[in-house]
Amino acid sequence: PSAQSLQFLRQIHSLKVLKGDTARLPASLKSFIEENARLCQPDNIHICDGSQVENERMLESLQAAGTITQLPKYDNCWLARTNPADVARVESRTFICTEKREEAVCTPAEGVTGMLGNWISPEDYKSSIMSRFPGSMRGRTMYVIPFSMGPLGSPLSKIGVELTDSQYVACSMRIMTRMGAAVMDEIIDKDVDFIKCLHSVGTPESGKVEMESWPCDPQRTIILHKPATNEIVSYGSAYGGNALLGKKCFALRIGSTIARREGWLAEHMLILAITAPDGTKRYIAAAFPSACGKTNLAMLKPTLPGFKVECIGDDIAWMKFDARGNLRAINPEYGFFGVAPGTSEATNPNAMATIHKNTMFTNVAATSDGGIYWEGLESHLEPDITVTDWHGNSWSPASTSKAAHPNSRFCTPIDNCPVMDSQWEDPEGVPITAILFGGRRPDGVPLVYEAFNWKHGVMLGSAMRSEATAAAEHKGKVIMHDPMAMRPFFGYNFGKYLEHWLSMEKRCENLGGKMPKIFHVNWFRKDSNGHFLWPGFGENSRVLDWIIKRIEGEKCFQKTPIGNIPSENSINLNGLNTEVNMKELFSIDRDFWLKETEEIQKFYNDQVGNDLPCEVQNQLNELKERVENM
Ligand code: GTP
Ligand code: SPV
Ligand code: MN
Repeated sequence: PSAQSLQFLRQIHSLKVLKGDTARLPASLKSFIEENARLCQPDNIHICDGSQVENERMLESLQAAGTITQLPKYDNCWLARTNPADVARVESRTFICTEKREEAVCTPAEGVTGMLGNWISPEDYKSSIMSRFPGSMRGRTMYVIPFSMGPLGSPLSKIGVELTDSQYVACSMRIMTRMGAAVMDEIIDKDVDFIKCLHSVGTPESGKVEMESWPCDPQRTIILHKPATNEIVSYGSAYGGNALLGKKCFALRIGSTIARREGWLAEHMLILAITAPDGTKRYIAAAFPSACGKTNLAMLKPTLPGFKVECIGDDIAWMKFDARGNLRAINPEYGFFGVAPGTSEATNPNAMATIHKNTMFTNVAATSDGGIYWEGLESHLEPDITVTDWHGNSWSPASTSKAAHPNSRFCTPIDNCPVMDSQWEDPEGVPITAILFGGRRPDGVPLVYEAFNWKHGVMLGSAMRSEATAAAEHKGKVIMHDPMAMRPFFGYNFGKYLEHWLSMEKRCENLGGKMPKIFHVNWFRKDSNGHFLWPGFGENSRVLDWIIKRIEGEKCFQKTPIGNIPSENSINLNGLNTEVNMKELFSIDRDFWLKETEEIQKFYNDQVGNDLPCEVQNQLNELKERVENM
């Protein structure tokens, strides 16, 4: 029957399978491919094996199409320039499809627009697909990409198959995930359930493609998720978070719904290992919103002597209790899709050492000697070198526009990174002893404080706020709520998500384990002149050092109404070569915190409503009371 159904497929669209043996595929995968080929009508189907030869062919063809150019200064590095309308995630066009609205999103207060995700009905889900996908791959090849999120064979890993008509996406998926023949073998041998991912860059309704080298359909872009059937459908964009479906769509949105069902956590978190001078190694996870410092902290080069930081992941953590109640985390990814601007030898030398081979850059600027450039690399720029900006126009430091798009990115294999932890691919995951929350808070929020307990920590995660960044379509620098750094990535009702977080404590207790401690950090507090109060980057090791001391139970803290902050002189400032106003950095202002608690309450009332667990409201009440009594 397999050969016959393939024959059938060939007949309807005179399709050629360029590569791959479809006869071996299990029925579920075959029908997934066939149905979507019938819908999208590609000229060819190519089943990716993930080989180097295959990758080289795709890069050659992307080069021939003008989508990418080679960066001869480095080894197998490429620059893609996108359509300027396709540069970031499109949160307003991202939907979760469930039978009932309240399964996917909270019910906001009357007259309030919900900001914790968008719901779409099954009917509209269907019609959104039917108004975009028929024939959307005409003239193109459909690539079939089998990929694993997490080490192949790990009990924590999950498999997906992405169908896409973009070679840029196929090449990027090869960097970002474990992709190809070994995963296909696993699907065939074990007939595993896979997450169904369909992606097309599409064609504008007018039929007119704006930029031949970067086909997309920004007007009709839509990103759909159906947790009940583990389906993801993405149309109109080739940008990372919209198109590399293993990342935010699978590992976070679909992932969080699976995690809830199976009793674990799928989070927007980095994972790092820190080894203290006495040789003890600890693992820490941290949730910061997009473009708020995960990649930097994950690869941090400590300025504190004797410390070593190693990286496990920079964006996503899947965490599950083992039989003894240790919270074990894996990084489901295989590469870094990192923010380029701001990355330099001074801020993130380990990222700089990572990105000079086998790397796909997107929307960065190029130098006349075949290299890359972006804001933050000013001191690296040699005098006789000229720069071409991300639009392809000539640029100079005197220009008023930016050389690189603020959300320009590098996409680079994880094993390029010189500071990966030896356990980073451990199928059991690494044991997490602390969870950090943090955002960009120019005012009022101290450098670091510790939650009194798990419930308090869940509340402060839910109350996280941060300046808007360029990673999505938001304009300006407004302070937005970004609970758990997950606002754009929840796969189900945020109130239920908080309930799930709260339930972790009981789960851990039943297994006889110990919960990780929760902290809030803020590298971004500013003085009245608008200057950062804290030097950040490698100096953040001083904060990690204090956090470790707290994990060990050292009494190096003082209680404040908002949480425990470092007692005087307990942050090691030895060798710090800038003057830091520690008093201002840690000041806690009653009026500020009264306003903050009001704002959190308003957020709960407006956005979460009846879905808010009462433990979380109780925690806020207690915080309010403590602040009022200040
Ligand atoms: P996503 O990949 O979007 O999820 O972001 P991310 O959280 O990994 O952000 P990343 O580490 O790439 O940081 C984004 C920006 O924040 C970069 O421009 C960094 O230079 C800047 N940044 C990171 N850490 C610090 C810090 O400690 N202090 C200051 N001032 N800026 C920082
Ligand atoms: C983010 O925006 O949080 C990212 C980049 O990590 S993307 O993969 O595009 O979502
Ligand atoms: Mn991210």
